[in-house]
Amino acid sequence: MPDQAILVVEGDITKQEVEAVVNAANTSLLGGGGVDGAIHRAAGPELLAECRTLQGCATGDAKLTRGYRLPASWIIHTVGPVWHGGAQHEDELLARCYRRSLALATKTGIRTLAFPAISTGVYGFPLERATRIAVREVRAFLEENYSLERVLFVCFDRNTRDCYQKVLAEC
Ligand code: AR6
Repeated sequence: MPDQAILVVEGDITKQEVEAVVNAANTSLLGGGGVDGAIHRAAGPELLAECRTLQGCATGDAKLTRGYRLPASWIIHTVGPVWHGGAQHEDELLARCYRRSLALATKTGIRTLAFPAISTGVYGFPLERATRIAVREVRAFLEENYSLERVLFVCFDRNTRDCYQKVLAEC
């Protein structure tokens, strides 16, 4: 069996000692609030300069930049769906964010990766529903891809951490 781990951490994703962090961005990739703002502040202005060259990112897709002043060498920018009640492909689009980010990570040779709770802040996706999708997609991907050694779910508050721990313990 490969040695792989899924861990739940309460804290700030910009401080994580991993090879790549995932950013919950918007389609412009030019920064914003929440985790996106924190990542841009911590990485420094070179990040925005590289993002300007990428011509945005579609919802459900992911793009790679360097990590600049972050401990992480890489940032995977993904764009989660805005929650509109659940009938506008929100579940599938969120699942795609995780799959595309994981695929980009393995293609780049990244072995340790940290995700925030994509779409559950400003974009309003219900937390438990989003958590189930995140856990399901990461587990399924790790079963097929042995190069990823460690995936962190970085939770910014206790409520989010409790939700991830509950969902991971259930299934
Ligand atoms: N580390 C880890 N998690 C964080 C951090 C941090 N430093 N800061 C916030 N979170 P959000 P979204 C959590 O709103 O819902 C931006 O303006 C936060 O508590 O950052 O995907 C973008 O530019 C929540 O649990 O992302 C987009 O316009 C989670 O990260 C839009 O927000 C996601 O919340 C994207 O909205």
